Amino acid sequence: MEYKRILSVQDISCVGQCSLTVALPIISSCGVETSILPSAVLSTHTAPGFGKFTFRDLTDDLDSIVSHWQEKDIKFDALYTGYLGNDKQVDIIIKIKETLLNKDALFICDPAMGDNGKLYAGFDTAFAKNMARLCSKADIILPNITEASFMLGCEYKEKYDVEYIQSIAKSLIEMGAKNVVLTGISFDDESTGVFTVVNGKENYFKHPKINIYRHGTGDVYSSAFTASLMNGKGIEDAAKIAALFTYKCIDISKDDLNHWYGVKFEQEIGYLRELIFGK
Ligand code: PXL
Repeated sequence: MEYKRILSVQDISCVGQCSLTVALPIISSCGVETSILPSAVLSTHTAPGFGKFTFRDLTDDLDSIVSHWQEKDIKFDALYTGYLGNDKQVDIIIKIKETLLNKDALFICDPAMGDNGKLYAGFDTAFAKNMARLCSKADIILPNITEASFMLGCEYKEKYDVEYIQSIAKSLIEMGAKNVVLTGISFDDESTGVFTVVNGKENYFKHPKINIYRHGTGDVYSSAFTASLMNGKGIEDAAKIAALFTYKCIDISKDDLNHWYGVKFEQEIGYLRELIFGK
């Protein structure tokens, strides 16, 4: 297999198992060189539970880091973005996409900004519109329904039917995203899954639902998806592998109430490698 290098742009939440502290170990351990560009440094993630977190916005550093890479002609085989510090970072990422990617490199955009019908602390609807602008330039986007509905400015529904999901996916494609992976799509209480639109073709992969909420699972999902894709899997296969891996990570963490802030993905990296490379 050819050696690949990707760039992931997300925050560093020093404690909390999300964003870069999830992406870096998951993608690297699947054999892909993972360069990082931290959008911000936080003491913890922003979910209630950790209380008052520190937040250092790194926007001012991003331009000079990118200029250095441009000067040295450093290029990447994919760009994978997640949680961003603010609106201005969207334009920096567009510049990265236009100047630092090899030919045929993919731009994978997880518009990590909300869940359960709400935006995360610090984000507003203007930010969601900027994130929509970024997603419109992506080869693959991985929103949940909350993120999709904020980007589209459409109604968020907790209970829905397949027509609602199809219309959201269609609007995301009309917005400009080439392929869509909608995560956390649940048509009944017992199951959940991912709804994909790949080159115009719809597919739904369903698996049992574990009825607990854990932070960072979207990042675990998108990182496993990116790792699978970079190892030659197609989008539908990568979406399925990432779902199986994320399910397992939640399953092994669900009974440990001291681990309320995330999932113990480290212990299942062997399983992810098996899903990608076989036994
Ligand atoms: O998992 C998404 C995420 C990433 N980064 C930070 C967060 C969150 C979710 O709340 O707070 C800082």
